[in-house]
Amino acid sequence: MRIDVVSIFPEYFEPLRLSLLGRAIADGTLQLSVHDLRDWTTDRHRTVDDTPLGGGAGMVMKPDVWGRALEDVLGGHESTAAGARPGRRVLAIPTPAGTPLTQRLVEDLAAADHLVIACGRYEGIDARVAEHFARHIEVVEYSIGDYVLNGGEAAALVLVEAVGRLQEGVLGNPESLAEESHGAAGLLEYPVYTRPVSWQGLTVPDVLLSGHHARIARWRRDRALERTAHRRPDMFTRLRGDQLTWEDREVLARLGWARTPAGPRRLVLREGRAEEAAALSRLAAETFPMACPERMPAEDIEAFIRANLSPGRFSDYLGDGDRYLILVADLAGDLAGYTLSVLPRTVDEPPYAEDVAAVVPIRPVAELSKIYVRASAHGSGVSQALLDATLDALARRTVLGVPLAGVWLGTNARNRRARAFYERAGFTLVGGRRFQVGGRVEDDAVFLRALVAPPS
Ligand code: JA5
Repeated sequence: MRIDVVSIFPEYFEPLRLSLLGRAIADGTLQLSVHDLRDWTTDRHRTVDDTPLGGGAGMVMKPDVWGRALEDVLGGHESTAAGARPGRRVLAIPTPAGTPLTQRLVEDLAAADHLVIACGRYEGIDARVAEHFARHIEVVEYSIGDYVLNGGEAAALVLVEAVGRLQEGVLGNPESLAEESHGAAGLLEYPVYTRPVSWQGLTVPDVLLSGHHARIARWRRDRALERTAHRRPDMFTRLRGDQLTWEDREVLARLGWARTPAGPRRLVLREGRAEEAAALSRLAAETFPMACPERMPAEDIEAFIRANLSPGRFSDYLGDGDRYLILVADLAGDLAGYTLSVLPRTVDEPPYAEDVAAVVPIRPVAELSKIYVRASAHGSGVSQALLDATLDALARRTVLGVPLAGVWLGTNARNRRARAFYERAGFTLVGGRRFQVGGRVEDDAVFLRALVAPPS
């Protein structure tokens, strides 16, 4: 690839002759020429600027000088090998008003045969220069970020380095291209470490010394997701669904990002509010039937909803914070799921059902009575994040000063998906119980999980 740079400060580009790029220039892999714009002036003072028409501060670069310079530089060298197709020529002009320079644009420009970079100074180059050359060749006005520079030179250095390192034979190890930030993964890079293992009281994460490749890969992926969520939330909106595994989705949901069929949405896990009784009742009525056995009569389901999941009942739950804990998954302002936990009023209050008390020996113990997530949010990591947040909140709760020792729940014995979900969250099957919905008696599996209060 051939690159020509035109500037009133050609010395600015000397650092490009260092390191990997310097070697590529020296051995001809990259043909770099830097030109002084003033070589195309015709007056005694070598003038390149004039006052802005229409008024205003500063000076504007003259189109005639730039026209002659670019005409020469673009046409002066054959950008075509003898007998070959005409090369692809691109005129790149750095300007804070340009399109953002991304790795995608860099990759595109790196495929050109001849790149000419025109560096402005003062208030910029007369707009007709870009307009005129766009009649003949590709013109890209680009920006390297939302900040102000005194001229285009620094942005030209950036472009030469970004494009140059993609030329074949410039990089020592082309494999490192695939893994880096802004590569195909669409995520920022994970943090990296080397020896010494302990430095300034900081130690390298154990997992990196474990030799366990799958765990190392998972750890790195989690850190990349975490960094991207915190530093570049905008990048998530551009991530495609097929770039995320189920594990990724769970990690992201915990970081406050849920992947929905409609795209990524902010996820907030918080306590339900008094004014949300009606919305919670609607959500409950929508989600409860999904958790019921298939053969259960619709009348029984409706009766249960009327008795236990009405707006009035939710008002009761929300108004009695000593007895009930309602956590909601707030997905960009919409309720996507909730948990209802029942807390004991005294330290030794047993679970209300005798068959449960028999297999749940620890006290004080809470019941995770409901965890429902709207079907459209299934697979987005919301359920996992909601359960995590609930277990976290319960672990912080005390009953008359005594931390909760555990939480139990009953789930339909034949719902294998639910059982696997609870087992993954640290619950253990401890027994069974009978559960009445309307006129029917259902078999429930009883699960128990210990809670550990976090250090205060
Ligand atoms: C200033 C005459 O993207 C940051 C940039 C700032 C800046 C650029 S690119 N070009 C110029 C310039 O000033 O040409």
